[in-house]
Amino acid sequence: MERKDMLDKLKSKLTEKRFIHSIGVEYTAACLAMRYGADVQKARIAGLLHDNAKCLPIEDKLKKCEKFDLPINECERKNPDLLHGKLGAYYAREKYGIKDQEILDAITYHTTGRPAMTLMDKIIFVADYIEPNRKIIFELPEIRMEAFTDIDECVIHILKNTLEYLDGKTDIIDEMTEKTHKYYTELRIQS
Ligand code: DGI
Ligand code: FE
Ligand code: FE
Repeated sequence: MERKDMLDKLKSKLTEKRFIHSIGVEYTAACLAMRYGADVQKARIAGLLHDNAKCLPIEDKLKKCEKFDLPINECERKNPDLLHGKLGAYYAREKYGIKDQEILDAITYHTTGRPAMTLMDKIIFVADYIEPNRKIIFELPEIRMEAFTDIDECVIHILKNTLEYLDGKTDIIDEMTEKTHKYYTELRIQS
């Protein structure tokens, strides 16, 4: 599918705010790919499509995942919004014709990360957090600089802040977010 057709389709699925965020992630991911020597075009597609399932009503996220036999954990069942990555990757393949596994994985894991992320996973995870339209979050200027100096440190920083934020809200924390944080924190101690 050409970018123009992807844009038309995506626009029909998202609110205007979410659509603008998606374009921001597309170009931020492209910049990070340039910095770290990843495939710029793949990063753009993953960034553009990462939230394609975000605007479905919560109940529909759950229903669609069940319908397409996508695995749902306990935390996702309690907080089906977390499923938009998984479901987004499914739609990217089925509705946008994306066959590239690197792109599909980056979409799947963009909210929680995962242990041993690929460079593309990290790029989308970070771009989602730092893109220019994001409202100012705690330590965002530092995190934006880190993104271009040390992407692993940046991933840890984002995970730490997300876990602290969720803790404050006493929200349910997905085990993948915790696993990812543990993995990267231990990796830092070792090196
Ligand atoms: O979809 P976006 O808003 O662009 O960004 P995102 O996919 O990273 O989703 C952000 C939301 O996800 C934010 O409110 C924090 C939440 N989140 C991230 N990790 C976890 C989580 N929520 C829960 N309950 N558990 C997690 O582990
Ligand atoms: Fe998202
Ligand atoms: Fe996003």
